[in-house]
Amino acid sequence: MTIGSSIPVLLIATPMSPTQVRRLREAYPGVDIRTSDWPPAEEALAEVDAAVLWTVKPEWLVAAPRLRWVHSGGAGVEGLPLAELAASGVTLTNNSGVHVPNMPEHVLALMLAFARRLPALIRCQTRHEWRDEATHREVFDLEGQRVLLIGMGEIGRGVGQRAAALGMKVDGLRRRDDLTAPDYIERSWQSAALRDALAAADHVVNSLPLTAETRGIFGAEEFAAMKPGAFFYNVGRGGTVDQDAMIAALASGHLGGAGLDVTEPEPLPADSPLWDMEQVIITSHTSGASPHYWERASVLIGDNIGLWLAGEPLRNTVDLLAGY
Ligand code: OXD
Repeated sequence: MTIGSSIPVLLIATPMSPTQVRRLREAYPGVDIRTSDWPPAEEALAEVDAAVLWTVKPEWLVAAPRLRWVHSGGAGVEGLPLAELAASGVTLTNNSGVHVPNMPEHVLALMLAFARRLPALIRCQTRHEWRDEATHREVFDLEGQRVLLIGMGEIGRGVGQRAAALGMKVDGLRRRDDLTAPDYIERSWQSAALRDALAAADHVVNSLPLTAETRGIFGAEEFAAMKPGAFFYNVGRGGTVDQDAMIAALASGHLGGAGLDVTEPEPLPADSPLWDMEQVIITSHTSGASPHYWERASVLIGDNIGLWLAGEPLRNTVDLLAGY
């Protein structure tokens, strides 16, 4: 990566705390680290070589002729203009990995809520109604059940590790053969075997990014392939799921329940049938929230500033063609 002859300028336009920014400045005195509110004014981009941003408007690439590196404030990058970034020679990195432990903990919370029938109990509590007999009949143990991870990045692996600690059997579906599976993975399925993998699982956890390849990957046939009564969780992107097909699978009772942090569109329209389904938990795209998010992100960004200055490959570089 070439940095112009003057001192490189890095603009941070995401909510990093003054302490986190100060630590970066102290660690890298050779970089002019500036901050701005979101969204940054176009004038603030004129001199920047690198920027930490939630997204990039295509016109910013014109306003920032020196821009060579963008670090995205999130992990999913489907909303960024990837082709334009590639054409402008901008390297994109993301916050992948920063969502652990919170996102795996969120998925476990959903699973435990279904197993202990918390949604039904909370509904009864709001009505001051004791619910013992039905709950005794309906609860189940997670121990011994099988979870399938669709998406074996940091989030999927974090779920797997925690599920294994609860005594669950963990399977993973992998898109790439070159990654070694962690030792808690009992069965590692190839993508082509998706439906067989689905048929074996009691819980299916989708943490896939949204790309041309993953859009609508869960359709009617995939839901039909799942075990009757199995649970589906989505903490990736709503667009990876054919939502009507999922609603039909829930309405018929084939799917036992769904824990949905993400939907398509967002916010979920008030008239979506999903809101009123008793076997659905909707968490409004909050699984990524953590009070330590920017602390973890600022460490990653600091490492990358060092690599950037040294002209070395950056951590979490996004493949702009593949989209993740
Ligand atoms: C992300 C998210 O992409 O939280 O970071 O959805």
